[in-house]
Amino acid sequence: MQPNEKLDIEAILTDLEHYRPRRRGWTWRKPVPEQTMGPFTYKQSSEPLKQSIPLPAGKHFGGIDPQPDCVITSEIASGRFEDDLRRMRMAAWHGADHIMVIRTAGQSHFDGLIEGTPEGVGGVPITRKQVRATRKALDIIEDEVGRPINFHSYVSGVAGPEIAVLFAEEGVNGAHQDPQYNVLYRNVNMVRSFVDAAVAKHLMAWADMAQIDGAHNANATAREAWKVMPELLVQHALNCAYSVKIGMKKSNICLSTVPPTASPGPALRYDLPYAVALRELFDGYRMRAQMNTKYIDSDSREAIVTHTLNVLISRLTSADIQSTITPDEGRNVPWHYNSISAVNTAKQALLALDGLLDMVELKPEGPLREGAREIKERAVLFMEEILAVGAVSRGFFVDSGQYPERNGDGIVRDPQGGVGAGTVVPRDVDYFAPVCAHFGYNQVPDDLASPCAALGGCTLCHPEKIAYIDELDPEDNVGQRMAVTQEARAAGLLVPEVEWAGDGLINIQVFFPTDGRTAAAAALEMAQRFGLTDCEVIHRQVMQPAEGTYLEVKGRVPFFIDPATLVIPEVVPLLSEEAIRQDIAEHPLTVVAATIGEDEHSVGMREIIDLKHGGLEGFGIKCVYLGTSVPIQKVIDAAIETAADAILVSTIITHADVHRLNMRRLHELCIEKGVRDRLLLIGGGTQVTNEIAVECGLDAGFGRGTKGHHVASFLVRERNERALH
Ligand code: Z97
Repeated sequence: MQPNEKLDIEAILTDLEHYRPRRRGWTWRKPVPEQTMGPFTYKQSSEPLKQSIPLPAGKHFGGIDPQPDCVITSEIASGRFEDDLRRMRMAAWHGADHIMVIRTAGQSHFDGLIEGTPEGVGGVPITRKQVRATRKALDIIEDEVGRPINFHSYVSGVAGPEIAVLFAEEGVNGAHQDPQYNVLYRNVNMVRSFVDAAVAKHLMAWADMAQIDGAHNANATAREAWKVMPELLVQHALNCAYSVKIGMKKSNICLSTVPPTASPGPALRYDLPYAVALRELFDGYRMRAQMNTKYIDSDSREAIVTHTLNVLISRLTSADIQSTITPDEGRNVPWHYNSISAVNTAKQALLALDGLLDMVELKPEGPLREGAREIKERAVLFMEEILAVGAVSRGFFVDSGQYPERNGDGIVRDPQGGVGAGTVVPRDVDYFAPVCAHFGYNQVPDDLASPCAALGGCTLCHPEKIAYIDELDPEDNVGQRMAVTQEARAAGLLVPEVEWAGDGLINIQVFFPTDGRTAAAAALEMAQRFGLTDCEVIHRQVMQPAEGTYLEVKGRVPFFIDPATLVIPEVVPLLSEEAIRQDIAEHPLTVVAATIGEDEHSVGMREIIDLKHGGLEGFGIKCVYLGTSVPIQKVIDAAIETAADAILVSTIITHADVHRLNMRRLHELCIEKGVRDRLLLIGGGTQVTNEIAVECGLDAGFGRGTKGHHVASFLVRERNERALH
C-alpha cells in the first residue's frame, strides 16, 4: 500500500470467503528500555513505526514520533464497518494498535449469530463478514505501519459462546467478556450468563485472546460514581477468579480500570488511592486503563483534560493498555477526527510523562496509603457479605452508596429471571461434543487423538470447514450501502465526512453575543440559511449570561465538490527554519526595510522583521529598519550604503492605487541607479499579492497571513538561485 493510495474497500470485500487470519492471540508492544529519538532519550517507549503521523509539535524535534510502551486503544464505532476500516487506518497511523469495535447498539440484544452485514434497526450485530473484512483490512494496515494491530470486540449476550467461537476462528485478538455485565446491564439470566462465560472464556483462552472485564460500567452507570470504588474491586475479583479457574492466563486478563471521578471534584485524591489499591490487590494481571466516560459531556476541551489527567494516573501507577474515548462521545457517534484526537491525547500525555516515576515517588504513608487501604478493606468486607447473603438479588451492585453504606439504588436481578432463564440443562453422562476448546464435561472416546477427530476436524483445526455466508438480505447489506456512494467515489467527488462515507456532516463553531437559548436558535437559523440540513446544536457554553454564548452546530452539506473544478494554488514549499538559519550563517544577508510614501502603518513590517514573532532577525538576517513614510529614493540609498541584498517595502494604503505606483517607482528607480540586478525587491501589505507586486516589477509580494518564515525562505531560495552571493 502506498501512503497516498486509499484503502480499497471493494478489494477487501472481494473473495472474503477464502480469507484466513494470519495469526491468533494478542500482541503487546515491544518496549525498548532506553532509546534515543531526535534530541531526546525515552525511558518508557517501544519500537517505532515504519510509517506514522507524529504529534503536531514533532516537527520541532526533527519529525520524531516516539511510541509509548503501552498499547493504545482506539474505540471505533461508526456503525458501518466498511467506513470503520478507513478510520482504523487513520488511527493506526497516529499510534493506535488496539482497535476496539463496539457496535452502535447493544450487540447483546441479538440472541444468535447473524450473517452478512446488515445495519438493521437500532444497531449493528457482529457478523462473520464484518469481522473477517476488518481483520483483512487490519492485516494490510499493520504491514503499512509496521506493528501488529490487535482487533477487539465484545463477547456478550446469550449468543456469547457463538461469538467466542467466531472470534477464535477469525483471529480476533481481544474481547470484553464479563458475565456480570450481561446480568447487570442486559438482564441476562445469571446462571445462563456464567455458564456461557465459562464456554466463551475457554475458547478465548484457546485463541490466546486478551480479555477486558466490565467493571468500569459500574462507574459509568452509578448515580454517584466515585462511591462504587469498593464494588469495582469486587467485580474485578469475581471475573478474574472465574477466568483463571476456566484456564485463562493471568497475563491475558486485563482489568478495566477507570479513574472513578473527574474535576471539579478533587479527582486525584480519589483516583490515585483507588489505582494504587487495585494494582496492589491484582498483582500479575494486566491493567487496561479505560478513560472516565461518566463525566464526559459535550465539551471536548473538558473531555481532553479529563483524559490527560487519567493518563497521569496511568503513569503514576501503571497501564498495559491505555484506552481512549473520543472527546465527542458525549454528543454524537464519535467522529473520526475526534478518534484521532483521543489517540493523540494518550500518546502526547504518555510521552510527556515518560520516566515520571524516576523523579517523583508515591509517598509510602499518608492519605494515599490510608485511602488505598480503606478501599481494599471496604472491598473485602463487601466480598465477605455477598458471599454470605448473595449480591445481585439484593441490589448490592451499582448502588451509589460507598460500601458498607447503601443507597438503595443498586441493580436488582432475579436468579430465576432475565433473558435465557431456565435454559441451562445438565449434560448427560455420555455427553460428547466432537469439537476442540469445548468447556467442561466431554466424554471423548479414548481412541480419539482429539475430540474433533470423530468428525475429521472442527472449524478451529480445519478452518476450511467454516460455513461462510456472504449476505442474508438483498437490501440491507454493504453492497447496497456502497452503491449509494459509488458514483461520487468513482468520480472523485468530495463531500465532508465524519461518521461514514458521504454523510456530508460538518461542525460549525460560532459565537453569538446573546444568552444561551437565543444563541442556540440563532445558530440553527444560521446553519439553515447556509443551506445545511439536519441541523442540531451539539454544544452550548455560556460565556456570560448577557454577553454571549459559544456553540457548535452540526448539519449536512447538500452538495458535492468536484476537485477538477477547484483552483488549487501551487505550493512553493518553504525551506525549513534550520536550513534557512544555516544558509544565513554561511552567507550573511542584509535587508533594508521601510514603509514607503505617506504610509504610517508599520506594524505588519515590524512583525515580519521582529525576532520575537518568528521574524527575519530570528533567522540571523540583518535588518536595517528605516521607519515609516520613507521616500523611495532614501530607501534605495540606504540599501546601497549598507550593501544590502534586499529591500522590503510595506505599503498598506491603496488610495488611487498608490501602492502599485510606489512599488513600480521602487523598481524603476533601482534600474536608474543601476542596482536592480543586485537587489531583491519585495513588497508587502494587506492589499498586496504576489501577482500585483510582480506586475509592478518587484520580485515578490506578500499579503495577509505572511510570516517571517515565508519571506526568509523566499530570500534565501531566490538569492541562491540567482547566485547573488
Ligand atoms: C470500554 N468504552 O472501553 P453489548 N461486555 C462488556 C462491556 O463493557 C461492554 C460490552 C460487552 C467502553 C466500551 C461499554 N462496554 C463500551 C464487559 C460495553 C458491550 O453491545 O452491550 O452487547 O456489549 O470498555
